[in-house]
Amino acid sequence: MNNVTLEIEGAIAVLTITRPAALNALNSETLDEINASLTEIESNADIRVVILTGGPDKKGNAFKSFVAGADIGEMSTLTKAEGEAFGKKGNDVFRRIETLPVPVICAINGFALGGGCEIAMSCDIRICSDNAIFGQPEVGLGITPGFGGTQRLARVVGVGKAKEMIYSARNIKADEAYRIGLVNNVYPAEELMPAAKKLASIIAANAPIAVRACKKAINDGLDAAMDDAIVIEEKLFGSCFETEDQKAGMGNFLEKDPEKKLKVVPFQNK
Ligand code: CO8
Repeated sequence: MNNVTLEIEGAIAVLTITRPAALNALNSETLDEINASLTEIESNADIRVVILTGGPDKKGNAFKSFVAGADIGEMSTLTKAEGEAFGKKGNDVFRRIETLPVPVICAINGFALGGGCEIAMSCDIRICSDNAIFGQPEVGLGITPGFGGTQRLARVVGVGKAKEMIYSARNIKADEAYRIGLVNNVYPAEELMPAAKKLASIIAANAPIAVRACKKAINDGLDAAMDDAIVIEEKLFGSCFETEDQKAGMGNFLEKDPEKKLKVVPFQNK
């Protein structure tokens, strides 16, 4: 792969978008490579959490850009049909990230503009470096956000703030992104990846089938009416009682020996 690296460290996969010549902008090849990486992640049952981040720019600055958008050069000559097809290509990949069985933490290390902000919003949890910049600059380029921005931004930060950001094409800094709920936390640049890995490790230590069921319950429930949503939860809750992890987790809690009771359960993913 030319523009993406996938490193697997135990239960954690780190997917890095690395297109230094274009500040990690998403061209078709990069979208295809992300898609192929998702297939690899899905086929590896040992992976419990994914971290998505951006590689350094061509000067080696690791905190210049997460993803500076979709590739403007590639988009500049598209026809209406090609534009729609390119939008679908990005949307299909981002929807796969959103519905990947395991949680995805996005570690945003610099610019997250246009398609960069959009791919971040398809992840479960977003954290960023203190120099990160977010925005949907599309209307300044004569287009709409086309990789889910008109839909996900309103769901993440609320309709009013999303409309302000999208209509004005104004970029916002990390502190404002935190204030409006676009990111969960802001870290000094060098602390971003350690923080992402620490959070990933905490999640990975929990019962993996239960974590996956939580992701599915939250995602599917958000798209349903409450009466249906709670049934989605009931079914997934019930399914956990067929797992060894549930027996180990509850058995451990009920253990009379206080030392064993406090012991961390090595969940088996079964
Ligand atoms: N596409 C292609 N190349 C890019 C992009 C991009 N999005 N962003 C940066 N680059 C390239 C630059 O052209 C430059 O290349 P070169 O060195 O060959 O001249 C290199 O990366 C470095 O960039 P700059 O010299 O511009 O770096 P600066 O530090 O001066 O500026 C910025 C950094 C502010 C991030 C600036 O590069 C910029 O404004 N980039 C564009 C940001 C943008 O508008 N992104 C949104 C694009 S639109 C989009 O994402 C729509 C998504 C939905 C698509 C749906 C399709 C139907």
